[in-house]
Amino acid sequence: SAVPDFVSPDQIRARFAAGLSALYRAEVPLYAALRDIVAAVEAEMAGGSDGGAVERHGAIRVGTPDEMRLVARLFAVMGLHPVGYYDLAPVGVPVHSTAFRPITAEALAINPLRVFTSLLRLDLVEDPALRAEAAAILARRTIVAPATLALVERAETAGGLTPGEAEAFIAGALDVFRWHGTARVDAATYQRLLGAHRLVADVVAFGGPHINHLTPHSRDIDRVQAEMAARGLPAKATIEGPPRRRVPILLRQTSFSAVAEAFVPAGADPATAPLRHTARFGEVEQRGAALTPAGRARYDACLAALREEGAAPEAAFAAFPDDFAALHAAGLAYARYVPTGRAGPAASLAEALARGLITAEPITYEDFLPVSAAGIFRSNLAEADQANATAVSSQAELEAAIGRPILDPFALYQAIAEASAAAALTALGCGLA
Ligand code: OOG
Ligand code: NI
Repeated sequence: SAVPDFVSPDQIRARFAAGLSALYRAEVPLYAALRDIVAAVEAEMAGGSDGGAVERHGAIRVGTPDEMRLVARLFAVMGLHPVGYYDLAPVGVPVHSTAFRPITAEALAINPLRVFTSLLRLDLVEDPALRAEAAAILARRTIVAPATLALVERAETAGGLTPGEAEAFIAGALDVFRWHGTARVDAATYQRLLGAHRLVADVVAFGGPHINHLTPHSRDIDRVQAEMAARGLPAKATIEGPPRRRVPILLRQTSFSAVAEAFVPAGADPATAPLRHTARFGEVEQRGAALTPAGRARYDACLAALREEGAAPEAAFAAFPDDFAALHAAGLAYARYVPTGRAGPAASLAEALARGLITAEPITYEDFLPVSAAGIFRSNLAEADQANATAVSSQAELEAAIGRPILDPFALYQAIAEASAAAALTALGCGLA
């Protein structure tokens, strides 16, 4: 019997990502301006590719565990898997999150889009009446249309989608993340939800989990930041993450402040002026080397020095080697091991590295940073967020909602490092030590 001609999940994601970018540029014209800046900076750089500004990530927020499960199933069809657990409650944002992302180098190369996905924690809303009201409102909405859900089920049971099915699925998936210009709640309810937390209004008041930002990658985020200011975009005051370094590490991010978008509250007299909701923005990221748990601990310590002691960024990070060989030798960064082409005897990886038979190259960090994420949330949501350090974080709860385990980012980098070491040693004829 003929094997069905399925479209690969990576191809589905690539087409979904292109559609999402076009949709968001149309919905938030300032994002289109940011994307143009990123593309211009990229084109001006030495060795500039004409790849333009490809989105590396976006973000959505869902309201219930059932919605989390639904988007997880939708993302699985496009080759996105939950990686990393981010608890934002201790930093004042009532959500916990994961990133649905491609997990292999091949998949990332075909299309790098990942979606930072946050589940609202209504348990952190203090007023019990408002909490119950919000839960009831969420219980009455359907974020994935029945025809789209049928295609998700088809992909799950058949093992893939035909070209025609894939096209319909992509259109249906894009509909899930559109902006709804009409709220599902009246103006008074909107104001009450806003009073609890801007994020509560953002998640509960509308018809679905509208995409709240998209994020192209830049090889020079400082230039993009300067260019945003020069062109009058309302840029965030500071870049999140580590300072500029010779060897980039982890992730640096900046954004422009959320725009105020008109919407009509439920039951509103169309003659009255619309309300405005301020939640959606544009972001830029620059990625560097993935750090080991030891490297990450050192990063967190540098960040704490920066925040608590008010040190200048470069001073706070002075204790962090800014040389990849040193980072690797100190066990702070993961490495991909690549044969140099030189032959010679070596009994171990360390010896092959010392003799220059194998080189260690950075592995790009593909995940997120909770402190940075909180900074991004905060600059686009509200001024005064109440920290909730006592809230119990629960990866198990988020996994139960998703319906599968969340993958550990460190384990993924470790596996890449180990596989490359084995391949490099085999290529040298060393075998595994
Ligand atoms: C997600 C914020 C986190 C990032 O880049 O760290 C994030 C959100 O605002 O929903 O996207
Ligand atoms: Ni982001």
